Amino acid sequence: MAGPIAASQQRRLLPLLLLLALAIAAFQASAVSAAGMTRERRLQLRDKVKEQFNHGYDNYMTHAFPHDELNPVTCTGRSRDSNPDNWNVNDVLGNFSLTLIDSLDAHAIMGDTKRFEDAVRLVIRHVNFDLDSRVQVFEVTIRVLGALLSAHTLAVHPTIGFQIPWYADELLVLARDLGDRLMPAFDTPTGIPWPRVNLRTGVLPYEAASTCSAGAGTLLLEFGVLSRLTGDPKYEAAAKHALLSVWGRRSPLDLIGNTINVLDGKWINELAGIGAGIDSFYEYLFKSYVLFGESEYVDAWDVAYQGLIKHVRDERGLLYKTINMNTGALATTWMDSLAAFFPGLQVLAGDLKNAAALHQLYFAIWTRYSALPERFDFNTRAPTISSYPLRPELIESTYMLYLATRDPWYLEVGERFVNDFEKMARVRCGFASLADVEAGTHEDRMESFFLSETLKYLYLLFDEENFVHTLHDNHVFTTEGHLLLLPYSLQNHQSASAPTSQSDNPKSIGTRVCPRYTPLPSERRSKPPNTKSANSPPVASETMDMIELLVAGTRQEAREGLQQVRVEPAEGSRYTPARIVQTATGLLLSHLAGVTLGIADEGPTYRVKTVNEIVLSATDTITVPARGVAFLVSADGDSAEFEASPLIRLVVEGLDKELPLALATYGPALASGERIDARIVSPPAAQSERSKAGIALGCTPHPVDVAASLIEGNMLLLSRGGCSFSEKTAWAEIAGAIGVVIANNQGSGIFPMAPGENVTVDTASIPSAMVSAREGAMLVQLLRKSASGSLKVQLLGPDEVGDAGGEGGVVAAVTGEVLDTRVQFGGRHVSNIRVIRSWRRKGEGGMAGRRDTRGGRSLLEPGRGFWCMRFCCARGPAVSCGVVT
Ligand code: DMJ
Repeated sequence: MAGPIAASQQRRLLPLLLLLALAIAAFQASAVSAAGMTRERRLQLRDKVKEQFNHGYDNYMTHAFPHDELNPVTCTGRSRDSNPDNWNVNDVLGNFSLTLIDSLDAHAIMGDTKRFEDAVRLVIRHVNFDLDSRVQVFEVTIRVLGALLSAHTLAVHPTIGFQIPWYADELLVLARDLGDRLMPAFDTPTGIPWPRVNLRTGVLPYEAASTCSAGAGTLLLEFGVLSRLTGDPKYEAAAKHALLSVWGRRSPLDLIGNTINVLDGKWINELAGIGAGIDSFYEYLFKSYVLFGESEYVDAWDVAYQGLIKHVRDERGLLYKTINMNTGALATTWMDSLAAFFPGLQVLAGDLKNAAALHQLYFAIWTRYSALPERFDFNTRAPTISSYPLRPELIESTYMLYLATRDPWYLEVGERFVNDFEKMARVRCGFASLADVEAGTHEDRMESFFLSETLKYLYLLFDEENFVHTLHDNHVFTTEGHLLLLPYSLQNHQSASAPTSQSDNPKSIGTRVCPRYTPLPSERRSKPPNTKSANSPPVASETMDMIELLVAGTRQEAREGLQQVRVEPAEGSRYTPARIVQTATGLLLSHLAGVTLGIADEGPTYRVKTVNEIVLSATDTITVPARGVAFLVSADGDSAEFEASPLIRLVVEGLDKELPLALATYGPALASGERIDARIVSPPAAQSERSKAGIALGCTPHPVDVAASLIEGNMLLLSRGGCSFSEKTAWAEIAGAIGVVIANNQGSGIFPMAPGENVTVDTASIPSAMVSAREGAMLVQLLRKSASGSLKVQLLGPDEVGDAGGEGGVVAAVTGEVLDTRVQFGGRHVSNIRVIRSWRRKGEGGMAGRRDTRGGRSLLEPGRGFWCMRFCCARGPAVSCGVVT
């Protein structure tokens, strides 16, 4: 397949060759294994990984095939289900024997010719994509299309050793068929693809128009190879346009956001970073250059990487933050486990120092849990999402770092992974995802990427002699770990951006040298280089100290000398523990009930220095809405109680009585005497998405046209059921609603709704309140009769704000948005608690003024509010919040 490369052609491949040469030289330089691990031990570990792979794969074949996945605890198969909102499963499982396909090239990489050939045969016999399955374009591309193309190139390759004599391009035919079924997704005005298609019928009429950047930008390697193998340029053209269309919408900080509208190209979620929803966009920007050799990708990468280092990497040079793409304001305090792939990409791009530091940070978290929690909060130094679905990212980075440095430390790290998988995840019929890394509990699921990616990289780490390490063809691993080969003959020689000679363009591929990457701040401080032993990580000791601080923290120190005050909710109170959000100015708390404040005596005033586990900086303030400070701190300062807020009311045109509503425990409060004039509407919904009373559940994104014509600026009547209350509110908010009334679907009562289980921060900026089932049904009847399809309503705040009075507590006088309120403790002012009337945009009155629906996002008080959006690519419950500026 690969011909000899001419000298002029070699020049164009120089950067890649340089990188590969580095790695290959490192491997070939020594016939003996690296110091720190004997060759024998390394090979034992390699074989152990293969045994682990076979344990997973054989159990899949025995208990699950032809289903998509294996349930390793119950030894059964898993397929998609009929719930269209079960994205976590149905985005990925298309009824096409996913695990069989996704594992194809892993057999070859593990040197198993027979298994490879058997699996190829089985795919050819069983797989057919004419399926009534609505799947995510991104997932199917990376897991299925990528695997088919990879296996095809291996099956036809004349020298690598996996050529199948009887094979007649059947996998390529299947890949092309799949590509054709995905192509309708690109039919948008922006070229940014719809996130989901039905494999049989194409894009569904009510498909959500929002896609994450990773979903849109992680298609080019597979679609490009499909084009080059079939000779039909349309696949590559579509995927390239999608990638560049997203990149073209970058912010002035050269950052891309998280979620974008495929129809108008406007950002829906402006969170920038390297984690869920964005991760592999950057990966494909760089790897498209590596595979196809076209300089426009690497030119874009250079700009993108500068943007990340300048704005996303923090001043310590360790954390890669989540920030607003336009302002750079810190948006969240967590790091996603998905972002652990980034050091691997940094290695490929030549930035080893930054790669080693970030890898070490992730590994420090791994060592705490023997796994990597899906989301770790570096402020609380604890997981905020505790599951671990056996993801590959950290293992992939470990492999890349070893490839580049050959530092035996990374083999030690790999050994830890092998042992931890054995200890934490191995079950009778495979390897089970961890439901909770702290509790060590299992989820009955083995995702296909555990075999196709996680164990593949782990195997490669220990298999220095693997054919991959001496490949002559241009190659990359896709984001799903599939090996894609592209011989020079299939590269695009006519690339518009390709230089004609090295001297034509100083930035041309031929003369391009790896940029000098911004060093870690610790290096700048001329710290003597770390003297490492065979068993210590290759990062400066100062960086290690910072990692220690970030992951383990100095909680104890921060607490010393502080008076710990637990603010208890009053008995029978409807308040769950407070939701806490990091904002640019400190913390925003939904209320003070349920938190523990660490209070320091600073002479004339007191100052809060810790909130639960969160350590505040000297300038941080705590912002609490008025409802949330209706509490009494006793004068002796060691106890506090919280009062339940009264009910709010709804006045409806045509009804002669006010309906009592229970305000949710999340979202903004209504101040006493506050009145919101609005119209309430009931959105249309398919039967499966309605309650018995005919009210929409509101658990999925509202179609753009419905949002524009009916929802925007109005209140929404929804029914309880189908998903969490906060999810309904999030979708309503994104569609432009200014409030949500949720009808109970059982009994006669109402209660204050709590957010979904996994929501650890309060993300709602519009109020939600519950109405009884009977009164909800009454409302929907009235709405049906109304000619306009809407009803005039008034939402009335509670009669009185709870007033602490007395010696301690709250003394409030309204002056515009911020209440001139002093929270007192032990008779003295607490200097850094600020009370606001409610969360709203500055300078706008009334609840309607709390929203600016342009772009589908809510704008709250600048610098202090937040908004949210569910990530489309982060499987699992993921809500992202950002600071509004
Ligand atoms: C895989 O499907 C791919 O690695 C993707 O890029 C991200 N998520 C999973 C593994 O975590």
